[in-house]
Amino acid sequence: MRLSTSWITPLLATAAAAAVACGGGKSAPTGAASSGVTDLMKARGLSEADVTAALKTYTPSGKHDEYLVFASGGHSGQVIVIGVPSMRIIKYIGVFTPEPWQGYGFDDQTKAVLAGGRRSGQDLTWADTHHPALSESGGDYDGKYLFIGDKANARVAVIDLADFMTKQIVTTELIGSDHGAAFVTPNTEYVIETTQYATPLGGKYADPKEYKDKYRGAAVFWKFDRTKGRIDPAASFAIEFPPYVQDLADAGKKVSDGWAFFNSINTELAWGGNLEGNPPMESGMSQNDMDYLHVVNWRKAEELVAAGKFETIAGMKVLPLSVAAAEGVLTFVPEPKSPHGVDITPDGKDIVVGGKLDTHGTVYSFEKMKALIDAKQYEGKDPYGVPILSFKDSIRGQVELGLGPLHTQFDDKGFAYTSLFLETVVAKWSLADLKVVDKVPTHYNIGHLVSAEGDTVSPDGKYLIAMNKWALDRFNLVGPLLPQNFQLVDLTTPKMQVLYDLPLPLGEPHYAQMIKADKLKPIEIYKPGEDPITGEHATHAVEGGKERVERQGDQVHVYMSAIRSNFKPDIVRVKEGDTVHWHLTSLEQAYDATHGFAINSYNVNVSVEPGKHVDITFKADKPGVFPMYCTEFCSALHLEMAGYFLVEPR
Ligand code: CUK
Ligand code: CUA
Repeated sequence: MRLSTSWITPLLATAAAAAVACGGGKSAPTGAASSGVTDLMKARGLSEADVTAALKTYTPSGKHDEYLVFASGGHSGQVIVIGVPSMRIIKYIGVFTPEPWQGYGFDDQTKAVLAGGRRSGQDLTWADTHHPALSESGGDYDGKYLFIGDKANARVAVIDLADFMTKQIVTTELIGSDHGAAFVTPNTEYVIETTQYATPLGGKYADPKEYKDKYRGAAVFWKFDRTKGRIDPAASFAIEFPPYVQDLADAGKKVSDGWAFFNSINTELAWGGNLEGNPPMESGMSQNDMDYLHVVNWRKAEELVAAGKFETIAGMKVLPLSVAAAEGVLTFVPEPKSPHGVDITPDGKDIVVGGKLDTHGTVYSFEKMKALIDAKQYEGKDPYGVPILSFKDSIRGQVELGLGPLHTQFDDKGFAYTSLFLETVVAKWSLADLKVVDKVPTHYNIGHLVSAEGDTVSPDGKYLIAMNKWALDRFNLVGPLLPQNFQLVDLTTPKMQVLYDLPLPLGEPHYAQMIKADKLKPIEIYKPGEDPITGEHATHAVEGGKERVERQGDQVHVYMSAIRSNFKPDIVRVKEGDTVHWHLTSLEQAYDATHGFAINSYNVNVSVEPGKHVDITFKADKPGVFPMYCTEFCSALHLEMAGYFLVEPR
């Protein structure tokens, strides 16, 4: 391999000049530095492209990233926060499942958050998180909230980006699974959650032989109350859909604000039964050449619901399919074979749909569809009475992309980027003339992709992450279950270039969103005695000097403080059978001075960041001596930050 370092000399010269300018004094001659680089490149077998990629991503200690990515944590039910361009994992956020380090799901406050996601009274200890959605103002990420959907259990969570904590989980028994979740309208008026697998609405029973008549999909519009920072289920509503197996969703923006778009993959109304004389589901659902893009006027739906045109099912206001079809809320447009992704262009004018079994991306024109809808110019109706628009009169065109197009993101220069699962590439194409201009291979089998602010009215371009399902030969061998591979791609060069591979061993991440880091303004500490879920001063907050243990019959209230390096009280005596109400406040106000608190054998484990207050309730049903201690290495005397919980036998 021939190594030339002439290309790197200008870079090093710039660095040397900068060092001098910074008062660095003497700098090594450029030649010496570059020969050192040559030696390193030789020793590590690195090419010029490798070193360029390293220079574009390497982020020195103490330097921050330009973007933050919020990625789904898949089955873990968490969210992963990643810095770009360094690709450093910065945080996991516990969402649908307990997360021990954060004490999430261990104190009364966060147990109550998780309980919001129970279905039929059942605790759920996993999730299938797919799509995170940042809150938007005017169609742009505002850095305030994050939402994410759980496909398996039809749940949506609200995360406050002030402290990166999950504050609420909502679910409705109206539906049994989701996929088009979470997607937000341009001012976060609503968080959209759409069914994937059709079921009888409200959790009723019906044999799948009655699929056509008894099974239904629905789009739930969860009302987000920004002043409270919570979803308001009472102000939310749903629209009933035919059982076409709705897939992804996206909300219109700018010219298409007030509208939303949903894919579907089963106009065949297949329901499986491959041991009952039916075709298997996957071929049953792939017979027709066209499925239906659902075009929804959600503002109209909102008006109709406000006017009382709804039925209540499982506590949710539902606009019936017949009303949605008759009142122009729901209109169909054919879309080619087994569509998956639906993405609105930054100007809100076009809707891009990728058909998994089609080689095209189809670009629908909102203006054309709106004109047809306004003129009531339909090609016919489906069996449920929903009007259908002409395919050819609704599209602006199709772009020949390649094999297995899925999802599309955008940049600031008029280009779109579509993931091609089967071809395992990202295709870059021009929105103006619908022509592919570049492709970059990914490793391997890309699902979603995310570009910087790529879903907003003003995308940044710059970086893209290919979220690959397979990793094969990319990393050291770790047995049959491999990590997934997030590949950072440079969008600033004429040819797209892969810069970095990040193995993600917390699968399966589906989607992510990338936000400019300076839009986020998280707090550093909690106010003294703050309950992080309510944001208020906790009822049982403990002040320094007022620590105590109070007994009321067999109810024992422990008011405990934590500060470097002790818990007060450090001896707590109760009697077997008592119910213990532990109130723990961190008296710290120093950034990053976090304590943990654990009691052996009682599954007590919480995290108290500075100022935070938590409550823990449990029955002291095991007599004995139980060490309790701080689980964060908080200070030189961390090991001494301990005590005894004594349960005297009855
Ligand atoms: S996704 Cu959920 S199946 Cu393409 Cu948005 Cu992975
Ligand atoms: Cu507090 Cu260790």
